Amino acid sequence: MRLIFCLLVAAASANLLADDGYRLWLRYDPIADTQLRNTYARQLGRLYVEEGTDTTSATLAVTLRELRNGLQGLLGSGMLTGTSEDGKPGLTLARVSDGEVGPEGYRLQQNAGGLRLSASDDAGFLYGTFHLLRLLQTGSSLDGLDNTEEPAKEIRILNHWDNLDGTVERGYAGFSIFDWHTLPEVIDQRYIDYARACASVGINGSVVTNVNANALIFRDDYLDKAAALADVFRPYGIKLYLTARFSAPMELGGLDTADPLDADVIAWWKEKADEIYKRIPDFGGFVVKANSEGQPGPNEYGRTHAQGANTLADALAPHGGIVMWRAFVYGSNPDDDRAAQAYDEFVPLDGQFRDNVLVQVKNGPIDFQPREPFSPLFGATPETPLLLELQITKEYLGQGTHLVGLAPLFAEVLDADTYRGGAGHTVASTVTGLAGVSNVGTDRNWTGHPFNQADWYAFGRLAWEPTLTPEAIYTEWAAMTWSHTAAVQDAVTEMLLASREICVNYMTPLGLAHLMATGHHYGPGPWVANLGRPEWNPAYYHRADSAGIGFDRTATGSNAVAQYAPEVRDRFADPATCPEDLLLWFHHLPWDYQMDSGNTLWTELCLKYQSGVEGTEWLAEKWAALEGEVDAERFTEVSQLLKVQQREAAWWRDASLAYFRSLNGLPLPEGVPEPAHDVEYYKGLRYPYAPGIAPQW
Ligand code: BDP
Repeated sequence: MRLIFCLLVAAASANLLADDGYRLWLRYDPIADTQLRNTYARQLGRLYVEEGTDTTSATLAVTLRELRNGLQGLLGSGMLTGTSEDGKPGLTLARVSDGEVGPEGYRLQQNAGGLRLSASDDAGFLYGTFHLLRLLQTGSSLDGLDNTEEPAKEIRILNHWDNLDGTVERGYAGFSIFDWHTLPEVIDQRYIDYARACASVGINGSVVTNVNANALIFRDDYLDKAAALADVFRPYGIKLYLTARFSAPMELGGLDTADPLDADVIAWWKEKADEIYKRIPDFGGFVVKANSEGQPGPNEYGRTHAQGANTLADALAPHGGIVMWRAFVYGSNPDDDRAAQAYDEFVPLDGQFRDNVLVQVKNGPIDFQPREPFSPLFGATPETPLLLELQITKEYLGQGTHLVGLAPLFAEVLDADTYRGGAGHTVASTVTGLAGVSNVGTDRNWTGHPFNQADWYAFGRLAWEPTLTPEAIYTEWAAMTWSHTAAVQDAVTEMLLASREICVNYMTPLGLAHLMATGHHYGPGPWVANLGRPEWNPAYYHRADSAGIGFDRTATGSNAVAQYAPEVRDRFADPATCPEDLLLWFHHLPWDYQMDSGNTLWTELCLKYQSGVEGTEWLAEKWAALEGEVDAERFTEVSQLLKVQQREAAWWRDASLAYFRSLNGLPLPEGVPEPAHDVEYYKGLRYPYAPGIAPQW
């Protein structure tokens, strides 16, 4: 009797076994609902291959392995190989023409014999298989299924800010997963699992080195190492890219210039490209950060960004490679509004870039802040294709310890209407692809905070289909990552959806930005005003004094608002029509300015900070209610991290309000507690070992 009881308990809690998060959303644990499991097993019991469909490629090999492993785990039974005499239902793979299903796309269709997965290329089978597994993982019915999917964007790429020494700039999840020391011989299982995870959400490119680049990557032995990674990625439809240091012809090639118009420099890049393609025939190309934050670039030789980019583009063009030239540059005049600099540099260059150059633009005009308006560059360069760069690693949104879901931020910028060429020209519709700064590291669960996995997931899903809603994405992710139970999925989704706004409120409400402490960007530092360039200082961004706060970017100030299409410009330029969540981005207003709520600006600001702190308490309560519903290991980890977030949200509120109050002398409104310390205390805090700091910071 006792034994039977033990067995029953063991079975009931089988799906709550400790989980270290390594498997990400590809857990493939048995589906608890037996009826559903049996239905799937009936529908997918056999694997058929339609005549003329070649399944011998490396991509099909990994695809079929994933399928078999996935089904074995989810259904507890593998797939049999079907033959025409069987007459049993199953999954049929069918290669079709690209007129029927486009590149990388697939069609999943239920038919009398079970299910048919058709694609015109190997990648289509790969993505279609992950889609099918996702349907099973989320408990979706296959009945009546007929779904054709093609990626909306052709470039869906991760940027790793990983250094060759193993550190990760702005990395909050350990060290780089790429071990350059032991490559090319040692192929860590992580490389394979990384490629699987990327492919499962449609990511098809990986830039494995930091934008603050090291020329050493172009040395022969490092190129061999890079080639070994490219070999791992290839079957998963992922192209490898590298960052190119503009001065590499000098540092590695021994030339005395890196002038992009110098004949020897041109020859050096051509030769380098040839060497790379000899090792990596499908090499994707270069990402370049030039003339920004100490990185070398063409401006040093009196050349433009277009001239610089074109020299590299010409070297890659014969091989089909591309250059992704970053728009995150600093203008020559430090007195220019920081928010205006990228537009001012790049719009005049429109039409001057080679066809294989894309300009990579951060989502906002400044720098991955908790909230920014979309960059005015989107849609403003009709002859230059653009990539949208998002930061998946949360340098400015709680780094590795805060629960902050980025899908709402990503969707906000993708959906923003640029009005370039009329209404309805969203940022998503103007870009050729998406680049996401990766949050992956050697932590066992890849991303530090277990919920940070959702940002990697959401980035991939949105790059594939930018119109997906954050809610739909999170519901999928929650089902695959946490539990088959609707209550858990709902709670996780609700928390993720609310969390970004909560973070904005306790860090930078009402359109404030860049108030983080210097260097590591960990914690508040709104008082900082002593850094080398004016636009590195938080005080430059908030401009608070005894009378008011905010950056006037209208005609009476920097007029950066004029960089937007007239419809957008006019809405932002008038405080009455400017969205309140961007108010202080565009306007400098007196502390007693009347907000829509009837509160003064000061009262509203204080209440926003307070609501951010209360939001973290709400997150903790929501999570606490899931005890016993998710595995204890991850439950505890998240609970503990939520404590950090609560403490740090209060720190943000207290330090920010103590500082602003030291300028305006106003009392705190009811409901907002007295800061725990005076402003001098917060100014004195130092965090020399905060993670993610690169040597140059
Ligand atoms: C900033 C980061 C810095 C990056 C830079 C960039 O603090 O580490 O190098 O962006 O995007 O936000 O190049």
